[in-house]
Amino acid sequence: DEQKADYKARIKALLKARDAVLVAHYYTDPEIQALAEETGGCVSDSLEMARFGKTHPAKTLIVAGVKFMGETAKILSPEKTVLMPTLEATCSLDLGCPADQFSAFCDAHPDHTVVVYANTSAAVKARADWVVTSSIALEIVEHLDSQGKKILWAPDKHLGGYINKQTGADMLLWQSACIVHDEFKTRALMDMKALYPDAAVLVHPESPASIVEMADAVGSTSQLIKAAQTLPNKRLIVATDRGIFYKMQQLCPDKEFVEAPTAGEGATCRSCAHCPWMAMNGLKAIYESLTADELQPHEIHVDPALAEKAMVPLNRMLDFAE
Ligand code: CIZ
Ligand code: SF4
Repeated sequence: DEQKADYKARIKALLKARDAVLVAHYYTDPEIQALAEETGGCVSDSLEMARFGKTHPAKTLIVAGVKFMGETAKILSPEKTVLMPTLEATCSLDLGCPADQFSAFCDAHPDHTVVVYANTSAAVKARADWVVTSSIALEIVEHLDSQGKKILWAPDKHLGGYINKQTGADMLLWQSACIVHDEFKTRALMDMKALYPDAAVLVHPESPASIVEMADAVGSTSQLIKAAQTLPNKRLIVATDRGIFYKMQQLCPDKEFVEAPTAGEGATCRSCAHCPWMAMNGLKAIYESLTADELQPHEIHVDPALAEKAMVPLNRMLDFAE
């Protein structure tokens, strides 16, 4: 409507005036992803967001996603100003892995190589040997396993369990979960498959093992988008955040995408197939981040000593991914 068009026009002007670029995650709302595309920014998974932010010449990055993505951008580009639509957008995996408890876990297992998911705080990353995103986790663990390393994995238990099963590596798992993916329900998915026997099932491995077992394709957001394009099925049942439908529908206009079921009938679910923190990245919030002042802070700061430590395992991942 009119107000949205007004915000978009203002944001576009401010992006230019401030030499800023908008980087949006696949889980943000469709209009945010569209705006990032229209303004020469990027829409992607957290690995590509990190790479784009690091290499793009803009002075300022607006990161539409959750806090760890803004922190990662700042760690990799300390000279850039990193703004977020809201500093309140966190992640249940980040919250579920406090740095002090994690550090004690590492201290108790000094013979293990520490591999942490990107969905963690800068302090947790600073303690890690490797940072991984879901699109590269499997390859990196395979690499470490082939060197005979024992692995301490944090924080997502489902992704860790999936990788453990695939690689047979010696892994100790931290026990946190994503509140969005953890909600997908096996029985209801069986019913949905019976209803749509022609459909393929796409699953992000942050989902429970029983859901992963029903998948035709398992992978990170970018890998699932690829699977949507290559699988012959016209109908796809998708177990990840529905924000991803924007890109899937754009690339496969003649296919139908169905949300995998979350809670049973009548049940309530606070995060049904859409991350409540990703949802905080609205047009108004983006506009406000570009007009922020001391009273309404939007800038990401990471303690420089911590950032210097966290940069090492992050760059190790980016170098490995090359
Ligand atoms: O669930 C997330 O936050 C994901 C999949 C992030 C990413 O893009 O790796
Ligand atoms: Fe975290 Fe899950 Fe939200 Fe991703 S979708 S940011 S893993 S809570």
